[in-house]
Amino acid sequence: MNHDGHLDLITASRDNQHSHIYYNDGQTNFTNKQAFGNPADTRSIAVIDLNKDGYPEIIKGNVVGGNVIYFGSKDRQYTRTIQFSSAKEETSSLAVADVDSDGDTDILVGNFNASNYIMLNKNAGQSFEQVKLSPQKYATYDIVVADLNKDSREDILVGNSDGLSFYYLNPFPKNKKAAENGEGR
Ligand SMILES: [Ca+2]
Ligand SMILES: [Ca+2]
Ligand SMILES: [Ca+2]
Ligand SMILES: [Ca+2]
Repeated sequence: MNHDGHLDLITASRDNQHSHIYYNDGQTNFTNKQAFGNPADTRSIAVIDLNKDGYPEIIKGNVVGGNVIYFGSKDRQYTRTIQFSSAKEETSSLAVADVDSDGDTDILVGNFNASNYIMLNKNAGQSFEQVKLSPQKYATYDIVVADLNKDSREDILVGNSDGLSFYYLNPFPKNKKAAENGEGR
């Protein structure tokens, strides 16, 4: 997170507490910690540079109050934010992958009692478009990506409580040219 070559830790804290970045001193001591954002009931964290400025964003999946993107910057204050879900949505899990193969990393959201969806990243984090995986609502505990059928497009798996779990083969065309040829659907 601070570009010193040592991987840092970020924790998701529940029960209206701050989540923290723990900075690795290079010998896996994590005594230097930094709270970021507002206290929340957070179940999941994802880290990725959504706008390609070299500073990773932190995405919080919250059970209460909506999910938030905290934009990275040189000073690591995380003051620029976007809330991208309704306050009532109970998010249990996040994943990141470029599912529509446009070069921008997208956000996958696993929910309890709300539809699971993809937030398509448009023009390097300028805006996002929600695409539901299914109109159904499940008790989803985990959402992950893997290329199940080896077509070089990430597929999506959801693990649900009290019901079936599902996988979704990638519905997006591989690239513009493939779409024009009607391939990859
Ligand atoms: Ca570091
Ligand atoms: Ca960034
Ligand atoms: Ca994308
Ligand atoms: Ca695939």
